[in-house]
Amino acid sequence: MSDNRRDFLRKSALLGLTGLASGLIGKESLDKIEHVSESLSSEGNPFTLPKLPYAYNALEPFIDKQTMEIHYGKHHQAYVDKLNAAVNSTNMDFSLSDTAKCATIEPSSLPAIRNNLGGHYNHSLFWTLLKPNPTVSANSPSGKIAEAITKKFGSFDTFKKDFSDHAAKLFGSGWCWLVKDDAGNVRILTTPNQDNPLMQLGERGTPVLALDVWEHAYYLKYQNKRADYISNWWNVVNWEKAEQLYTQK
Ligand code: MN3
Repeated sequence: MSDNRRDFLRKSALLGLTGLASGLIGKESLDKIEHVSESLSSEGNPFTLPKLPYAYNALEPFIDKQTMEIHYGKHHQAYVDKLNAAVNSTNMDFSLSDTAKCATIEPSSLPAIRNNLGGHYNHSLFWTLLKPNPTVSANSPSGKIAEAITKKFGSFDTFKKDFSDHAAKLFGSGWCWLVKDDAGNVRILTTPNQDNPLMQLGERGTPVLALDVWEHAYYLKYQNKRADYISNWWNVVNWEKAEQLYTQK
């Protein structure tokens, strides 16, 4: 690949990262990411692992330190590394402006980009939707997202049960989401692998809540008991972040 071509792809990817990250990780973190990306650009690695916004043990006892070390430090890092490698090796003319655009690519043509961009996007969002230093008091939403959940499901408890059922029954590896449509209505949906609701594959929507149900997200602590992982995860949902995603235009 020529230097010019590589430079074009790098700039496209940097712009894409801004689009991906805006509203997901906050402006301060975004500035940091852009700064880091800038410093790495000479090495041709446009995507970087965002900083985890809390310590590895901050979600204990519900999500354990070792799981976070491996999930964030190994799995998410691997998506970033493979995404960089895939972007740097492609000669296709496209800009990674967002995951939706990425998903318009024929899945068989560039699975490395689709899978790893999805993995990077999904995990970057997931970390921000977890609340450090959980308390023993009930963790529930308030504000507009609470109203939308009650409107759709009747009560928060009914929603929790429905969402938990979807997450538990998802076959194999994937994600469970609460998404909103343009009218502000919420609904639950699941995606396989590292696909997400922004991609033009089946049902779409704007993610406001995300749950990773890959075994790597829970196996060290919960082994095969995915349902236990899900019921404990409710204690560390960052509803303030979910509200921010819900109310964002
Ligand atoms: Mn994961």
